[in-house]
Amino acid sequence: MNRKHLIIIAGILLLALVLVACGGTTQTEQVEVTRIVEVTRVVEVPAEGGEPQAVTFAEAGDTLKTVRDRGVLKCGGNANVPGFGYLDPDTNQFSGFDIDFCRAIAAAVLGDANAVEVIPTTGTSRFPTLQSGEVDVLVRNTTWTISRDTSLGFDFAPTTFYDGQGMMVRKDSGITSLADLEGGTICVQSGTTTEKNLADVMRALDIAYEPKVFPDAPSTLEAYDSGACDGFTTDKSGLVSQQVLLSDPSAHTILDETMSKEPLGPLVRHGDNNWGDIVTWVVFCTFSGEEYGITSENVDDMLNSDDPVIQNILGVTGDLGTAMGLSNDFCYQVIKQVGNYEEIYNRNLGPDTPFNLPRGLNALYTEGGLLYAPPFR
Ligand SMILES: N[C@@H](CCC(=O)N[C@@H](CS)C(=O)NCC(=O)O)C(=O)O
Repeated sequence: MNRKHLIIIAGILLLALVLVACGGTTQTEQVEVTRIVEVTRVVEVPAEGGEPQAVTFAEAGDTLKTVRDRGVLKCGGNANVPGFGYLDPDTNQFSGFDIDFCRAIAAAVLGDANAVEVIPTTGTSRFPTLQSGEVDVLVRNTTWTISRDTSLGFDFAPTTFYDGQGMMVRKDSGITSLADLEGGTICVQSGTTTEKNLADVMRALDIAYEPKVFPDAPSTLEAYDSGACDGFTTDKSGLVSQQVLLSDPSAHTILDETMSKEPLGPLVRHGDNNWGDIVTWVVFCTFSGEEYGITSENVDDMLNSDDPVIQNILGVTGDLGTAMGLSNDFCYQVIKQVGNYEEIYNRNLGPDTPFNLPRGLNALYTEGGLLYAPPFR
């Protein structure tokens, strides 16, 4: 049962005068704003696939101020998934598609893409790490689900990578479909959507199997690589990523079947809407950069564009950043320092990387994909 100790400190009525430009005329509207402040609370939430657990939620607070005062963005990341979030043991540097979104948020908020501390998390540790306030945002191949959005107390920014769960097997195993795994063993990581999907899909297909569950990616991979399992299941992006770490990557293949929908993207604590807006519009900035052909290479020339849409995106005109407490050139900083979506994708997952992942659903809507940013207006 939820023990919600939500204290409404004050309903502050503000009388705001909002100027609304409409049809060429200017009108004045009176707006009542009620502000609700949440304080630290403890609730019981269902653990992923398990018993309810007590969770301490940090005060939703003003994350923007916290980050600005600290001068560094704390980003929950992944250390074990090359291409998405990976800690290079030689350089001790994090890199990957998700890490670039951490950098993009830092560029927008602090004007410096390098002002990021990545805190590595596992499937199980990631949610308490965000709930407790240890990190400001989680960008770590995390699937947007209703329970994470509601009972776990998060808000998801737009999906940055549309994925689905897959199954890897050895090429010489003769396994060509999930049905061939009847009676077999499957390596899977705990604290993930993967674990539940596997059970649901195999039950629905009436395939008997034995799950072997591990707490993190390295132990799951090691077990599969050593022959402890016939199959290894996770998001297809994760499989492609983990494949390069196997002792003989070419000896393995990913089955065609897709077992689930896995929309992956950044998430923040529920309750700090402004911070949620910031992370959301950083993602939309990267989509819009690609849509309007603004790249890290040409962004300075684009400042002189006479296209009003580009002027708004880059903050040459308007005050779209100020409304979130950012500078108006926040999207300029993102594109200049980190790049647009296509640049981020190609740098980490594109044809010049070991992954060479086709864009598929992760193309712009204009190219038949699902990426669609609302107007910078
Ligand atoms: N998208 C799924 C799975 C995400 C996930 O945790 N995948 C694993 C397997 S690739 C992972 O990133 N493991 C890294 C680790 O825990 O060390 C979810 O949100 O539950």
